[in-house]
Amino acid sequence: MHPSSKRWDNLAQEFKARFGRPPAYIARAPGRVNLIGEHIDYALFGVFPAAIERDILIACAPRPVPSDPSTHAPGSVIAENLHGKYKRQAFTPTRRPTLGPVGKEDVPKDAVHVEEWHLDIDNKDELKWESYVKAGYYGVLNHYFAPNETSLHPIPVDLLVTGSVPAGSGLSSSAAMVVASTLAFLATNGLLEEEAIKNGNLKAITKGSLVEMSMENERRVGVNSGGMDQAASVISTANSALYVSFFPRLSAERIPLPGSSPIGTQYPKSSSTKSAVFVCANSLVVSDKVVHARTRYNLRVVETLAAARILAPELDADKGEISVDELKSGLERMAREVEVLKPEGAGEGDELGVTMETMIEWSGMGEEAFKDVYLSWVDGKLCSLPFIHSLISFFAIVEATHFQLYNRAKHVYTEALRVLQFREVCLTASSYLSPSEEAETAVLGELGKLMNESQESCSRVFDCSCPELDELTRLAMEAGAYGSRLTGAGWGGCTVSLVDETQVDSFIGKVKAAYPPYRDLEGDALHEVIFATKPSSGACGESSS
Ligand code: NG1
Ligand code: MG
Repeated sequence: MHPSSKRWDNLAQEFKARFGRPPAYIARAPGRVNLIGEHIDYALFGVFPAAIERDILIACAPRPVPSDPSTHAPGSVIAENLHGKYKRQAFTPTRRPTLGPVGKEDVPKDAVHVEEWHLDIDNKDELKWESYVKAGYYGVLNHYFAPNETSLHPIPVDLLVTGSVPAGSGLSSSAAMVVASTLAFLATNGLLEEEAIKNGNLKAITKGSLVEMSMENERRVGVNSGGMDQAASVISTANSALYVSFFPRLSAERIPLPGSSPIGTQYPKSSSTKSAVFVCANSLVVSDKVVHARTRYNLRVVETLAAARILAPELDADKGEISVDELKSGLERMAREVEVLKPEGAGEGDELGVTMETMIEWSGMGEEAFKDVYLSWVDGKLCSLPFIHSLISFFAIVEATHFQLYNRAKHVYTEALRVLQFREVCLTASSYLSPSEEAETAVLGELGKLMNESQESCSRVFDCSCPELDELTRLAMEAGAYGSRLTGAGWGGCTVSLVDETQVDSFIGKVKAAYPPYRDLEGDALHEVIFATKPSSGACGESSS
């Protein structure tokens, strides 16, 4: 989406019509498709997403303060959405006491009370669009404005949102909203301007800190997510995917995809003739992050981290920097070591989960210490998250009868390995200067195979697929894809398939004819649910006055 596009101009005009002045700034943040590496970002293993062309745009401007500022609450917001179903919202941050330093997760029990800016983020019964706007604002308020200081106050803001990333579809509309909102509030408060940076009292924001801030902000909506979506939305560039790793710190490497000719990267321009694209297809099962998916997602986080704890003695766990080769051989070893998590004597078709008691015993920790480390973050956030849903999530996890440590760990280590193999295939292919058609087909075949193995593991081992996603990936293979898998958290949402660029139309035609929910869709309605995409550029913003 280019700043001079029609959608951009329409948004600016509509802002002017609604608020009586042009927007000062337009923030853009794209959704993302994850090509491979599912449910491993929160275990800090590398993932392989790319930003998509579909995005969220937020036009915004400071609202003039009334002549008597003492009658005026600082930082009030009027948020509107171009989409008719999302109603106009007005909200004002309040100051409230909280425990310990703002933003700290592990606050000691005797921590002092400090003030924090607070916004009521309420996602109880349905996804509320403004919750994501508030989540972005939350971080900006608490990072840049001392709640008890009178000299520097957040200014009132009007904003207008439009989005083309389908919600609840695994393409990360949520991260796109949070990143765009974070940028919008930084910009309207003058925190992105050179002048403000030079003043010294306000901090400049790097892409890395924007990712970290957006991650923290998105957790306020209730999912203990990793950082893949926010990194992809912020750091991506057109034509390449990203290898994002989180250990020992967040880093992103641009990796050219076969057939693309990235400009300005360290990799040589490939003279390949074959070009492949990724086709996103929405299963039309909404992955409901508000209740069920959130509990399932958070349960996976607990199982994955508890399994890692139990396996830790097998690892050189203190390692700081680790090369890709070391990581690869470590993962190969862990994929074997993981067998110790299999309940003794378990055979084909047996229950592979263990009870809470066994899980705690294996961890070598006392019950209280275990719950403190692995479960307290679920209820530890009760103060800042929608109360009811944190409780549901907590009790559902505490009352789960079996924890699938073996299956979840097996998925995590094998999936992390597949990501490294996928990266390696792409890098090797980009070094071919004049590849033959056979060599190119073989590369796409290898990538497709890894995607299929990932789908198999997500479906059978990690249990984050659903019948419709299994069906849609199977149909994609029948329609000629090199590989196909679910993308995002799963349990609904989109699949991503690797398809020869010249075959896209026939591929879409075949999937439409075979997947029942698509049969009656034509034109724009069909394009809304199944579309080809190439890696697009990451978040940006433009002053518009
Ligand atoms: P989606 O479902 O696209 O929101 C979620 C997490 C990611 C990652 C994937 C699974 C959030 C915000 N994002 O993505 O961090 O863990 O699931 O790979 O919850
Ligand atoms: Mg999301």
